Amino acid sequence: MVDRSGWGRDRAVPTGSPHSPPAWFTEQANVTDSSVYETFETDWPACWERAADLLSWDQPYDTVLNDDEPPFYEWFTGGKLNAAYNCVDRHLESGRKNHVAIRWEGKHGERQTYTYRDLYVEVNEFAAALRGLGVEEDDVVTIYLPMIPELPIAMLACARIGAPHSVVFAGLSADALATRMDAADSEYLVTCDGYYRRGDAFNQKTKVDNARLALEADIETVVVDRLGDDLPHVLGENEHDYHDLRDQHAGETVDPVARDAEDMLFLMYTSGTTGEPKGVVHTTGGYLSHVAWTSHAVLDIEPEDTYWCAADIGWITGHSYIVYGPLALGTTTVMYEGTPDYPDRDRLWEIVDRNAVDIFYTAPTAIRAFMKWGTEYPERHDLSSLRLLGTVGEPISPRPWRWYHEHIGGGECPVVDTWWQTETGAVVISTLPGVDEMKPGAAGPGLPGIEATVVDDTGTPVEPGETGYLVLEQPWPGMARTLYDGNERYREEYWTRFSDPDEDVWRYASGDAATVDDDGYITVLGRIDDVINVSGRRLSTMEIESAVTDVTGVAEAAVVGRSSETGNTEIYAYVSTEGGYDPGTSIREAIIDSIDATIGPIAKPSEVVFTPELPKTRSGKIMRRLLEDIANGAELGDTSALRNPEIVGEIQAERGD
Ligand code: 6R9
Repeated sequence: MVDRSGWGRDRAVPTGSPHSPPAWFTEQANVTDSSVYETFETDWPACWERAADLLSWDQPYDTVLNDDEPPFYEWFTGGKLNAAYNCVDRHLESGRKNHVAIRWEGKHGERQTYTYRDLYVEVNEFAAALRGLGVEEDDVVTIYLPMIPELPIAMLACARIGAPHSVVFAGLSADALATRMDAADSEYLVTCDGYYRRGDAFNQKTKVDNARLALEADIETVVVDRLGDDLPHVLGENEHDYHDLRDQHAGETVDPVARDAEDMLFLMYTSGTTGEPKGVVHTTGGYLSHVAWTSHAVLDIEPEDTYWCAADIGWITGHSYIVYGPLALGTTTVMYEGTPDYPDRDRLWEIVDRNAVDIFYTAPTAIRAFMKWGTEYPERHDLSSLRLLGTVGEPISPRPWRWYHEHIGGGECPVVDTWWQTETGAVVISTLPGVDEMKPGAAGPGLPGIEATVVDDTGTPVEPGETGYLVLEQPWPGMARTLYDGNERYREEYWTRFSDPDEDVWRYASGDAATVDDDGYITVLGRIDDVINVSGRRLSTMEIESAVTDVTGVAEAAVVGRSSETGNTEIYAYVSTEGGYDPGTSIREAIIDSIDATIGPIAKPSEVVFTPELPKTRSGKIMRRLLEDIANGAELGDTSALRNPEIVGEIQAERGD
C-alpha cells in the first residue's frame, strides 16, 4: 500500500531549458503540423485510423474502437490482417525487394544483411518448418534466443502462421524459462546451443535442458547452432537443428494467415523482479497500427533510413522498435549482438559511422555509461549521419540528456524521451520531434490521441509541479488487452485504483509517479515504489538522483531508503563516477551540496557509497530493491536476475560488510 502523506509538497525535478527542434529537422519530418493534437482531440478515436492506414488490411475493419466492456477494449474490430505480411511481403510487392530489411552486426565483427526478399525466403521457410513440427494457429511458441537474425525471423514466422510468440530474454534462467512456458501452455521452443558473451562462449542449451526437465509437456525444440565447434552439442528427443529443418523446407512458401485484428500477436512476460511474471497479451491490429504510427511520428522513420534501436528484442522495446515498427514501415533496421564496450567502448559509434545510421534509440542507462567513459569514444567516429536520437526505459535527467544531445547528436539532433511500458505496447508520452519543443528531463505531453494525466490519491489532477500518479484516461490501440493469466488480474492490476465503474470512469494506472508542468509536459519520476518517505515527506529517488548526477564527475546514482535504529528512514546513495574521477572527499561534498541546493537538507544522504557500477537487471534497470537490502543489512534475495552480480560483493566490501 502506498503511503500518501506528503503528496503535493514535493518539488518537481527541475527540467533543463527548452530546445526547439531545428528548422532543418522540421522541414523534413514526417509529422510537422501542430494541429495534429487538436485533430485527435476533436475526432477521437476516429483519428487513430491514420495509424491503421499505415498498414495493409486483408479485410477492412468496421469499428475503430469498441468500448462496450471496459476495461476490455477492442480496436479495429472486423478487420483482418497479417503482421508478417505487413512487415515483409508488401515491401516486395511495392518494388522494394532489394532494399535492406535487417543489418546484423555480430559479436565478432560478423555482418549479415537481409534484403526484404531474403527475409521473405527465411520467414517462409521457417514458417513451413514450424507447421511441419505441428504448430497450429493460436499455439504459443516460446523463443529463447539472443540477438541473432533467427530471432526476428522466428517471430515473423510465428506471426505468418498465426501462432503467438512468447520471447523470453536469452539471459533469463532455466527456471524463468520453465515458468513462462508453463504459464503460457507453450509446447514449442526455438532456442540455440549458446551465444557469445564478451569473448566467451556461453552455454544456453544446458539451461534449456534444465527447463525442459522441469516441464511436464513434451517440448518440440528447435536449436540454432550459433557456436559451432566452440561448443559442440548433441540433439536429443524432440530436438531439431534449425538450419537442417529450414533446409528441409527450402523454397517453400506459406500463405500468411489473415488474423482478426483482435487475435493475439504475442505474449510478453514483464521483467518484474517480484511476484509471478505477468503475461501481457498484445493483439495484431491495434498493436501493429500503434507501433507503425509511433515509428513514423515519433521516431520519424522513413523507408530510406538506416535506423538503429540498440535494445534487446527480448524486451518490449526490441519487439516494437527493432522488429515490428521499423519493418512495417519498410526501413532498414540494425540489430547488434553484444555489448557497447566490447571489443572497445566505441563499438556503437563505429557501427553508426560505418552504416551511416540516421536514427539512434537507446536507454538512459547506456547514455550514462557513455558519459562515464568519456567523449573520446564518440569522437573517434563520424556521427554526422544521425538525424534523431531517442531514449526509453527510465527517466533521463537533464545532464545525461544534454550530454547525449551534444556529444552524440552534435548539438543538432532532436532527442525524443519516449515514455511507455510493456503494457502500453508502444510510445504514449513523448514530444513529436517535428512539432514540439524539447525539455531535457521531461518526456513530453501525451501523444495526439493519448490523454496522460497526473492525479492525486482521489483521482483529482494535481497542480503543475506537484507529484502524483501517472494515469492514462483513454484507451489506445497498442494497449495490452489482458493478462494471459486472466482478465481479473488484468483489471485488478491496472484498472481498479483510479477507475470508477459506477460513473463509467476508466483510467489506466501506470504504476509510475510523475509531475506535470504548465505546458502539460510530464516528468516521470519512476515507479511508485521508488519513492522514499523521509520524516513524513515523500521524496522521489529520481529527484535526489538527479541532484547527484548533476555533479561533475558523477556518472550514475541510485538512492534508496534505509531504516535507522530509531526507525526513521535515512537516505542512502550509491554513486559511480566517470572514468578518471577520483571519488574523493571533494566529490562527496559536492554531492551533498547539490542535494542541499536543489531539494534541501531533508534529502541529505546519511551515507554515500562509491561503486564501480550499479547493479542492474538484464534490461538495464537499476535494481533498487537489492540496493535497499544491502543498505538495510537485510538478507539478499535472488540476484540471478542481475546482469552484473559480481558488483554486489564489491559494494559490500566498500561498505565494510
Ligand atoms: C518500454 C519499457 C516500463 C517502465 C515504466 C517507467 C520506465 C520507460 C521511460 C520510463 C521515464 C521514460 N520508463 N520509459 N521512465 N522516462 N522515457 O521500458 O517498458 O520494461 O515495461 O518498463 O519503465 O517506470 O513504467 P518496461
